[in-house]
Amino acid sequence: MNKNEFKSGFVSIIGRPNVGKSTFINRVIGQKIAIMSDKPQTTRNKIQGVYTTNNSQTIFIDTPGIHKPKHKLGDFMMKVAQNTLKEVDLILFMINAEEGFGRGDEFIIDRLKETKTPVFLIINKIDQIHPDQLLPLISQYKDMYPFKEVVPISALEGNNIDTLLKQIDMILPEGPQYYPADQVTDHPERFIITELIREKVLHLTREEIPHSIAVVMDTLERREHNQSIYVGATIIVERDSQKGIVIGKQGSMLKEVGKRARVDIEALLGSKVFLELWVKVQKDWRNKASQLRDYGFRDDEY
Ligand SMILES: Nc1nc2c(ncn2[C@@H]2O[C@H](COP(=O)(O)OP(=O)(O)OP(=O)(O)O)[C@@H](O)[C@H]2O)c(=O)[nH]1
Ligand SMILES: [Mg+2]
Repeated sequence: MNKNEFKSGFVSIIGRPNVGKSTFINRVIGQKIAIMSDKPQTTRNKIQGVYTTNNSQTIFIDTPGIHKPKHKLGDFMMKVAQNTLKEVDLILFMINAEEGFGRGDEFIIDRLKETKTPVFLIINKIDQIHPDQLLPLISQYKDMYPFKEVVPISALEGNNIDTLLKQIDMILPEGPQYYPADQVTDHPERFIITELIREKVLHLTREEIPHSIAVVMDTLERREHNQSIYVGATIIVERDSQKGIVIGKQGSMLKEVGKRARVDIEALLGSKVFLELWVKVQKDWRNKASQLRDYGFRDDEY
């Protein structure tokens, strides 16, 4: 192959909830394009992160963690994750070194056996284990599937990410540069803004709240008179009691969500931001197809 040929390809990251898929993608891209939290099922949509070097471009696809769906939104999330296995050049199957093998992994490995795409096993969170624990883990997984490579990393601390990127580069076929070199994601800013707001609610609330919310953008406009961007958004919850929690005592929770989200949105947009948030109840929205569409979970997205 000509040394100067440009290489490019699509790499899908799949794994159980909470293993660190979004943390990995943000680390590689060097910017927060996918929200992260310690709650399982944080990611709901397919999110593409574009990583461009002088001679290659990799489009990483972050997917929702594989779990047993309990509602229509969960079904949507699983379809998104499974469909990204098709038509990619490489699959990164990520596990959490600390947790080890689980039923979800078995399900994923069965899906992997149905594709011909090469698969790397990515063992994440190695900062949490003793090095002696690594070899038994590797041999256990290798017995289940012929992984093309096994790469232990820490997405949080950045260990071994360079090695992994080099190994990915070797797999990429010759191909065009799909996106401009300075573009880091295919998602519009509007989507990332609503995700950043959702992330702050995930961080600040517990129990059923994190999974019960959606965020929709009402207004996004530049205000020339004070050189700022105005963002108006609504947080959707499923019940009145949840509305109370998200608003908090005298609005304290909503205020904190807004304060934290504004910092991230300002970093994203590189501008002063004025953020206004509302909370609205939509009973059982996660089970209603029409509402899922309204909130951006569209069938044609997977
Ligand atoms: N110690 C440690 N924690 C990590 C590492 N990578 C991710 N985490 C943490 O693991 C949690 C889950 O990370 P996410 O990136 O949101 O996980 P995910 O796989 O995208 O989760 P879902 O979107 O729910 O499927 C967060 O609290 C991260 O900070 C790592 O290498 N080491
Ligand atoms: Mg995620």
